[in-house]
Amino acid sequence: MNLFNKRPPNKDLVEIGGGGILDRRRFLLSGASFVTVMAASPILSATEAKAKPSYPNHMKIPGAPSSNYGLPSQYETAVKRTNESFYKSGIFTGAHTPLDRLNGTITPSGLHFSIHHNGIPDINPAAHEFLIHGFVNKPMKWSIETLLNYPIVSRIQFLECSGNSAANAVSSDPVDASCTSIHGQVSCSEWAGIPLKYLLDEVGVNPKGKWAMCEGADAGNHVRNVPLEKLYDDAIIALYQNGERIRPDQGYPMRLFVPGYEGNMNVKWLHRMEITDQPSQSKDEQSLYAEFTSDKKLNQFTFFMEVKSIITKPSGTQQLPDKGLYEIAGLAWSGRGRIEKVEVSADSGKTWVAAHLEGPVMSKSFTRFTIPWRWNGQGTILMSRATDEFGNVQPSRDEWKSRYEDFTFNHYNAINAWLVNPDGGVKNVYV
Ligand SMILES: Nc1nc2c(c(=O)[nH]1)N[C@H]1C(S)=C(S)[C@@H](COP(=O)(O)O)O[C@H]1N2
Ligand SMILES: [Mo]
Repeated sequence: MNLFNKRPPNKDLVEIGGGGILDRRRFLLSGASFVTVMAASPILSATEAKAKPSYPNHMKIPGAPSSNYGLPSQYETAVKRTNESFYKSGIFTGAHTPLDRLNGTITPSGLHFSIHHNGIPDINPAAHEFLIHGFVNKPMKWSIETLLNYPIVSRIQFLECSGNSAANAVSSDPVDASCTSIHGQVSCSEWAGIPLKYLLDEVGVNPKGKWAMCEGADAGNHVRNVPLEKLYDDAIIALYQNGERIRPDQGYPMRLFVPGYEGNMNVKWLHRMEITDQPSQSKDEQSLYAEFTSDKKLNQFTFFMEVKSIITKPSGTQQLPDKGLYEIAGLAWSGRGRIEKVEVSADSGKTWVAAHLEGPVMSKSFTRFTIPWRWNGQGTILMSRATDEFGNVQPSRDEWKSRYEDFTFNHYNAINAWLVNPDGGVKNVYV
């Protein structure tokens, strides 16, 4: 896979961090060098520049009218999700976002990753009802039609499966796989829906109520317990994703969206919330979503997806065509809040330089980072290390592993590393 163009060297670029990492400010300020640097095509000779342009057929005959619902170009079919099956199961399946084929921070809805424990149910919104009961003064049921009349808020936020990047947590040898395959269980959308506090205020939560047991209407019996504090804080009943009604994969006709919390708490196809005084010990709480720590304890109710970053370009299985100038780019996010900084190393971790963050930097959202790098053609390792606004920093893999039993894989957020071989091949590696 060759996604890179060879670019001419430029004398205005100043090496600042070793390993060929270059000064971002010079890169941006020098207009002339910017153009030269970015131009992937050859500069034309005077005669070539004067030659008559040719007019292809699509400039001579009318094009097609628009369809009712647009699709990507027929030339972009390589940009697709990869289907995965978990635990060798035909029913516990999902699809990964092709992070290494996208740009910007919004994941197109059709490419949002998806995990479902027993397939995607086909739910007619006209028949769907949402119930809140338990420790409340006034149990209530809503139809989708009534919910659509409530005031709606929207926010751009990421969603990550707690098992994202699990291969790097449990495999003793780094798997030779792509960024999509290893890290593609994370996406970012604009989610719009009803703040849960409106509905909770309507039913009137009894002072004994501390938790909500949230159940999906799929055949997976998916149940997670969410603390009421979170529901009163920033949780929503998501009805829209990127402007349109959420997709069946994402929980149509409605899902719980709890910003920054592990993916599985964002119950899809939500149909019932029971307010309780303590969390129920559902199968999901006890088995899938509890982590064994190195001191032989079981951590339950570990909600936050911690600060993390991944270089998406260059990344695993890609091929650098030749030494020369590249832009290193990637994504960073934190379930606690905003990204404060992302540092990049292009010399196997010896030196680190702050990358440029593309704004706006939003809380619990994807932040894209970039930094220019001149590859000298020798083998090296590229790494990124994110820090969030509360000073949380990504741990090394060894540090992360020391906290858990060897087979634990949830909440893996260690610093990721890509090996660049002298032949330009990029591979997953541990440092
Ligand atoms: N009802 C229900 N909700 C569910 C699941 C499920 O199988 N059933 N999967 C969970 C898991 S494990 C994750 S990571 C997220 C994934 O959300 P997405 O498919 O919209 O990306 O949904 C969660 N919500
Ligand atoms: Mo998940």
